[in-house]
Amino acid sequence: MKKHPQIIDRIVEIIRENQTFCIVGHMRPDGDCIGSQLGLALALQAEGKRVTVWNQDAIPQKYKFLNTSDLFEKPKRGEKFDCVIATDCASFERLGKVGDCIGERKIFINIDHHVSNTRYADVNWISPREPSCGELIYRLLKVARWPITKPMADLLFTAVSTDTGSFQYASTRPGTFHTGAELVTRGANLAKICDEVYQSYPLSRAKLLKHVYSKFRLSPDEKIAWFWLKQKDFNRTGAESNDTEGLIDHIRAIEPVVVACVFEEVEPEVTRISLRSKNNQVNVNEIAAQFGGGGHPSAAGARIAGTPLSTQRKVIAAIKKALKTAK
Ligand SMILES: [Mn+2]
Repeated sequence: MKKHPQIIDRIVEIIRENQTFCIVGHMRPDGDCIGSQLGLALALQAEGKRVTVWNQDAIPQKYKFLNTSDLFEKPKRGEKFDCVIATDCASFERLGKVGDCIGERKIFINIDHHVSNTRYADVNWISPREPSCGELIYRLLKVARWPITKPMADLLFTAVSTDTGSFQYASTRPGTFHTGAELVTRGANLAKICDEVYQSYPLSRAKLLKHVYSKFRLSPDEKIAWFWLKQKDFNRTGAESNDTEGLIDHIRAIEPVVVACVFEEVEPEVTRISLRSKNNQVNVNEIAAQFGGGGHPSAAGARIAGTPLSTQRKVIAAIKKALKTAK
């Protein structure tokens, strides 16, 4: 096998030495987060460990088929663990309420692929070259020589597939296809996963998409596209905040658009922004960082306090500035 970073050996050693684990992920968990958490959890269980999986927010409907072993529990304050492992979570704050419940632990491990990761744990394995956290978990299992069963293959394949936009984003590397191929070899059900994740949207989301297409805005040079999702849009369509994943891709996919942005009203004066860039000289992680957020160079986000109009002005101005300095 190829040489691997020592940090993986260290993490395998810590896992071997400990017995009780809690695997935590970020707020509003996505396919990569859930796939990484549950994939690792099943591997640890198979090694005879006691494992619970905690998130602040529930699993989105389209990923519920992955939760076959029902390992998710509600976070409990003061529960003791030998080891807490965070997957796919760029900062301690992104754990949300779970962060308040994991103080009673001997050691804290952070496995992630966000370039903005703040290295908040005792042991931090951060690999921004990797397009998904799922691929890191896959490498960990390989190094440890823990068997990858069919349910684990389903979980890790979902993680890799969702964070690469089905192996389309520029972050996708040859190794990503090798990982995908091996996971399918080990029984990942490609047809089932793709049907559940990409072909099973609720009608409410289609209604939200109608709103997106009729209301999106373009900058005069057509390089920036954005839309707003207000509480009234959710009420009107019956959609939930969970249903918004991927909506941004519809405006990102317009030909002259370089940067796409979604403004989502969380509270009257709190806006969540999501940013996507199609030009590697426009780093949206840096734009998000100006507003206290982060992510990846081509996909990032932040939560911003202030009136909707001032938030929109500031964000669009920051995007314009970044576009100006890019080629
Ligand atoms: Mn991820």
